Amino acid sequence: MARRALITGITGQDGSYLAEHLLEQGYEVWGLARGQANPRVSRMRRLLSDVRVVRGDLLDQGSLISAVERVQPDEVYNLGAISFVPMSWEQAELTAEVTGMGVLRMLEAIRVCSGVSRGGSSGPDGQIRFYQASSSEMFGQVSETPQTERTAFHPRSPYGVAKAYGHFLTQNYRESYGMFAVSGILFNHESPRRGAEFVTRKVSLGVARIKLGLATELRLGNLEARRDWGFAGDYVKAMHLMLRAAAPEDYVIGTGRMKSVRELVEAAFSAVGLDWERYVVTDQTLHRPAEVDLLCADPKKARVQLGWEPRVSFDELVAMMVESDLRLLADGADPHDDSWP
Ligand code: NAP
Ligand code: F7E
Repeated sequence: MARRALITGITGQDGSYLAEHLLEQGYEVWGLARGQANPRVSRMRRLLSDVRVVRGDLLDQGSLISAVERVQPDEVYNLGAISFVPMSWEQAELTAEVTGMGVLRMLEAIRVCSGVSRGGSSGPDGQIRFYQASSSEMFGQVSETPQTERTAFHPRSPYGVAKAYGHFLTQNYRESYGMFAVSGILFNHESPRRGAEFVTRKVSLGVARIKLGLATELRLGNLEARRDWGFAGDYVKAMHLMLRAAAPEDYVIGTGRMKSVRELVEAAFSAVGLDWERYVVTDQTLHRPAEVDLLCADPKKARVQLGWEPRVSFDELVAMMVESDLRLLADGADPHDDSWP
């Protein structure tokens, strides 16, 4: 019988790539979707017609219990979150509820539905395996570079704090109940399906608009911040490998290479033969109350234990996103919700 996966955050970037990957692996894939008329569900269905939808919300414990009871999953991937860092200052309490407490509600739904009691559960094969989408934002003001599974956390936003809560809670349910519960500490990963508010997509869309004569400038915040950017399609494979591993462990997932926002901008403009300095305007209002200056992964544990390696390079990623946005805008599509390449 096919393995069954339940994915929260199915309408997001990672949900779509993970669903594609699991369908290719022969899984029956269910996505948890919220709201009664969520337009992002229609977008997801257009791309992924084989995904089954179950209604539920990370804010609603009962709905998660019902979803787990209905789907009877072998694996649960908790990707649902408020994931845009600046929004976490504007709506800190909501971020704590969805991104932090949502993890507790999902773990409780699994615990209750599988009858797991303190001191250990019935055995590895009867268990629902749980993946938590932890983030490099937990490292925040970094104490060492590169960051490993053992690097201390110093989150710099309500988002990072909420993720740290979810991370420790996942560890705690593993230790308290013997659950197969793991966290992937993923560094920034991007794609043509990335939300338009994140810097890589903002840049690829901005470059495409300028190239097509639809805009004359691109306003950005801190150009000096450095990130370890990889391709989302590579990273979802690591999530799956973590849940199929022999033992439940946490892993850092990234490329091990760091680039600044300035380098990102240079690469994206030069991909269409333009000089970025003629178009980019820096805007103080786009700076954050507390910045994460740099993040760089040491993904050695994932390479050695899971055999995972990223395939797409930074330059290939930037070119892929710019080309995709040029096509999207040339077709007259609305990059916010019309279609997903
Ligand atoms: P994303 O595109 O922003 O997707 C977020 C998803 O969460 C959407 O499907 C959204 O559904 C869902 N969601 C929001 N509020 C919810 C609620 N109350 N109940 C249920 N679902 C809710 O994020 P992503 O880039 O795919 O990232 C996936 C996960 O990995 C997130 O947890 C993110 O924090 C984490 N992460 C991402 C990165 C990265 O670089 N991409 C790195 C590390 C960790 P709606 O469509 O209904 O809003
Ligand atoms: O910012 C700088 C900004 O919003 C990256 C999420 O997926 O990855 C993501 O979080 C950097 C920051 O991603 C603009 O100050 C400059 O230093 O693309 P971002 P993020 O905050 O790193 C982590 C791992 C997650 O877990 C999150 O969910 O770029 N930056 N100018 C800008 N950023 C934005 N958004 N817009 C600008 O105009």
